[in-house]
Parts: sequence; structure tokens; C-alpha cells
Amino acid sequence: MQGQVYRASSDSYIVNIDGKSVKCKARGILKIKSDGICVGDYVEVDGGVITKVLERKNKFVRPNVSNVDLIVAVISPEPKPDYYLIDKLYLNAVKEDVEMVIAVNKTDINPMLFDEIKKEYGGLGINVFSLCAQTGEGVDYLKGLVNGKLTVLAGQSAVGKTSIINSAFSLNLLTGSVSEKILRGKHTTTKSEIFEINGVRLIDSPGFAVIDAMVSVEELPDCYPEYLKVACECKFRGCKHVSEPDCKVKELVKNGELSAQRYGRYVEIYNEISSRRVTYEKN
Ligand SMILES: Nc1nc2c(ncn2[C@@H]2O[C@H](COP(=O)(O)OP(=O)(O)OP(=O)(O)O)[C@@H](O)[C@H]2O)c(=O)[nH]1
Ligand SMILES: [Mg+2]
Ligand SMILES: [Zn+2]
Repeated sequence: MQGQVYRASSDSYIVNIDGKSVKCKARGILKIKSDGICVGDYVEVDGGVITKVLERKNKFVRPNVSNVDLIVAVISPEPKPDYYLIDKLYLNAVKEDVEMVIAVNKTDINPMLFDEIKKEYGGLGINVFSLCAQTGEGVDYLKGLVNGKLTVLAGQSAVGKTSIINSAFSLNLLTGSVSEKILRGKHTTTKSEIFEINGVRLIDSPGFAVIDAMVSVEELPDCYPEYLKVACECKFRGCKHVSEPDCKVKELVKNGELSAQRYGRYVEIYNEISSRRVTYEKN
């Protein structure tokens, strides 16, 4: 029999087989493998034991899920958005060829954040929309958007991922609080899980504060659609838009046509990946 993993813990799995939740164990060898079994995996089940993970169409490390059709990056005014995190989430989505949209939650706290995010990411063709899990505003729009697509809500802790799922499905899952003192979220959700009602399938996932860019230095520039579009006008083929002369990207950043902030983060991510590669080579 085949099914899809809806929930995974260290020694057992909930597999959806023909619409029914079946508690399964897994073959030892599958658990030891570094990429193991994750939520979203299609698996072969034999007598309550997962014997095989079928080929994945995509796979992410943060959040640790596979076979998704859409990523909803959830951000909020409190905790403040971490633009590096959004950039990296997006470049991983581009790398895995999965669509990403941005949901700006908690509009009751600061309705202005939406405009800021729209300005930074809307031009890339990313759908940016606002939402308020507290009042339910925008939740129906989200449900329409994700209909028929396995969708993961991803982002920092305490931005309201679980609250959105509670609002969308009238559930009462445990939510955390935004730490008053430092406005940094505590980690409330500890495991990814697929929730499904009437064809809408949302994955709740644990918040994260850091995320690895799953790309090499060579691949990085191509994961920025706005740079890819103009790279043919750079003097050098394969220009990385960092230290090369006569670079179109740098020119457009300078004259304000491309975001200087996003470019600054690009260079940081570029340096981060470059130094990571050196470390790998040393080991
Ligand atoms: N004011 C306001 N608070 C919200 C809204 N959505 C969520 N919150 C609050 O934000 C806090 C964190 O919400 P969670 O849903 O637990 O956040 P999370 O993203 O699931 O966090 P992790 O599970 O730790 O990753 C809770 O106190 C929620 O009540 C909103 O739209 N407005
Ligand atoms: Mg949560
Ligand atoms: Zn260039």
C-alpha cells in the first residue's frame, strides 16, 4: 500500500492511506539515513511498517518537508521580519522550483508592514498579501489560494503560523506568546504536521531563526529572478554581480532600480556560501 506521511516523530509516523490515518513504524535503515522520512513523503507501507520512501518532487530542510506545491512565508510586525530569512526561504523555493507567496500577518498590530514588504518583494512577482489570524481577516483568501495545493506555512517562531491554521480550520492547536521583553518568539510548534479539511491541506511547521541557503555559489545568482533577467547585460558571462566590473546588476542597484537592501543581503549570502564552501573543502 502507498500513502503520505502526515506526521512524523522519532519512532512512529501517521500515514494517510486512502484518506485514513494509519499509525506506522519504519524500517530501521530508513530512519538512520540522513534524509530519513519527513512529512510530505509518499511511502510504501507493508503491515504497518514503512518500507520505502518514494521519489520526492522537492525537499526542504527548514521546514523539514517534501512534495509541497506552495510555500507561504509568514511574517509579522512582532517578531520583526528577518529579511535574510525571507530571501533564503525564497531562493530555496526557486532552487526546488516551488512557488512561494508572502503572508503578512497581525495587521491589527501594524497595517503598514504590508506596504514595506510589498515594495521589497512584490516586484519579483511574489504574491504578497495581508492577513490577521486574530480577526480572521484574509483567512478565506488564503484558503482559496492554497486550495488543491499541499501548502506549508513557514517562518520565524511566533509570527502566527499555528494561529492561522487554527483560524482556517476552527482548530485549537497550542499557540505560543511573543516574549514581552525581547519580542522574540518562543518555539511552540515542535513538529511539522499536515492538517486537511475539505481539500485544503496546510502544513504547520516549527519556527526557525536560521536557515541554510541550499545552493552553491555558482547557482546563487540564478536564484534571484531580477538579476537573472539582466545578467545578459553584464560584461562577463557568469558574472556573480559581486566584484566584477561593468555589472548591470550593480548599475541598477546604484541608480535605484533594484533594491539596495536586497542586494546588500545578496552579497552577505554570497559571502556566507563562499566561506561555507572553503570550510567544506578543508574538512
Ligand atoms: N495581535 C495578533 N496576534 C497574533 C495574530 N496571530 C497570532 N498572534 C499571536 O502570536 C503569538 C504566536 O502565535 P503562534 O501561532 O503560536 O505562532 P507560530 O508561528 O506558530 O510560532 P511557533 O510554533 O513557535 O513557530 C500568539 O500569542 C498568538 O495569539 C494576529 O493576527 N494578531
Ligand atoms: Mg506554531
Ligand atoms: Zn553582473
